[in-house]
Order: sequence, then C-alpha cells, then structure tokens
Amino acid sequence: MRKSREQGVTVQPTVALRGVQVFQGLLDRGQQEEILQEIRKIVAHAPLFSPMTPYGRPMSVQMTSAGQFGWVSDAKGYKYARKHPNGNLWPAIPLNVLDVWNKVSGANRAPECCLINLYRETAKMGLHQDRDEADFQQPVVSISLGDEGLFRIGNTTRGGKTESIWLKSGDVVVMGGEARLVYHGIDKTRAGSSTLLSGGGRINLTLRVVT
Ligand code: MD6
Ligand code: FE
Repeated sequence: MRKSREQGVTVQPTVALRGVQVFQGLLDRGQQEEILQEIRKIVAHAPLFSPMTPYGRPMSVQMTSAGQFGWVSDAKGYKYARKHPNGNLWPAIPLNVLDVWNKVSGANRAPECCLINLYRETAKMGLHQDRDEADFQQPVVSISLGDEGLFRIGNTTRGGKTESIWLKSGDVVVMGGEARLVYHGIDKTRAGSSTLLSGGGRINLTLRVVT
C-alpha cells in the first residue's frame, strides 16, 4: 500500500507535451509490483479479451476493466457497460490505483472506470480521442507498466503534426483541460525493455470519470 504520508503531496509533471502532462518515474518498482498484483486479481475475475473493432477485426490489445463501468465493444461499436461480457460485475478499482488518481488528477470526483490494456508483442493502438465520457472537465489519467510504449500525441481534430514520447514503467500521464480531447495512440512497444511483466509486454491503466 502507498504510504499515507505521501497523500496530499503535490507532484509536478516532468514533461508537458501539447498540454498532456507526463509524470515520469512517479511510481517506483515496489509500487509498480503492488499495482501489478492487484491487476492479477482483477484479471482472475474479469478475464482479458480482445474487443472487436467496427471493422470486424479484433483489436491487437487485450482489455478488461475495474470500477462501476468497463469498456466493451460489440457489432454496434464501443461503449461503457456495467458488466464484463462474462456477466460478472467489474471488480473494484484498487486503492493503490486510486492513490495515483488522487495525487495527479486535481479532480473533485473519483474515477468510475479503470480500463486495463495489455500489449503483447506487436500490439498497438491507433490514434483516438477519449470522448465517450459525459464530462470533459474531468481528466483522464493513465499508468504505464512493463515495456516502454511509444505514445503519439496529435491535435484535437484528426490529422496535422504529431509528437511522440516513450512511456516507461511507472510513468503517469494526465490528459485534462485543453488537452482532454487530443488524439493519441501507441505506435509500438519496445520488447525486453522492462522485467516487470513475466512473459513481457506492456500494461496501461486508464482512469476515467464516465457519468
Ligand atoms: C496507452 N493510452 O497508453 C493508451 N488515453 O496504452 C490511452 O489511450 C490514454 O494514456 C487517455 C489518457 C491517457 C492515455
Ligand atoms: Fe485513450
């Protein structure tokens, strides 16, 4: 568990790219391992799956969720749902993950969804906006674990110039304010760049207020 004395301490981003804040190395190895243990418990109840894209092909990223809402897709597209496709309610968002939200988000609400993305080998995520939430005043916070991922940041409309940054294990990203609706994605991961995950790969947790 995160030491309580750390709560309430203001932390500052180490990098800001187009308004996207990056807190590099916010989580040390011990904290990363503690979060990973909680993710293992979540996955035992809410197994990873590869959502279908609207193009009829499964995504290369495997996903599951924690919280009151999870992210699922069907033939009609993506949506938030109260249950895993297996019919179970999603497990609760772990306290050590909520600690990260409380430290960096500046938000007055708690996250209602923790999306868990697993990238093995050549998995990637195309440029997208996070815009299925009701309140864009609420930021999105993400935690990277395991192998490094090349995070591309574009603009609030499709197209135009982009900038990229490698996200490492323990880095935390905040997309809020003017940057809340910027297009972003993961072009690739760097296999073997971290020893955190047995079997390799990268996990990204994305915390959002949905309603
Ligand atoms: C990823 N991240 O890092 C994908 N979205 O694997 C996201 O899609 C994302 O990192 C919103 C805010 C932060 C993020
Ligand atoms: Fe996103």
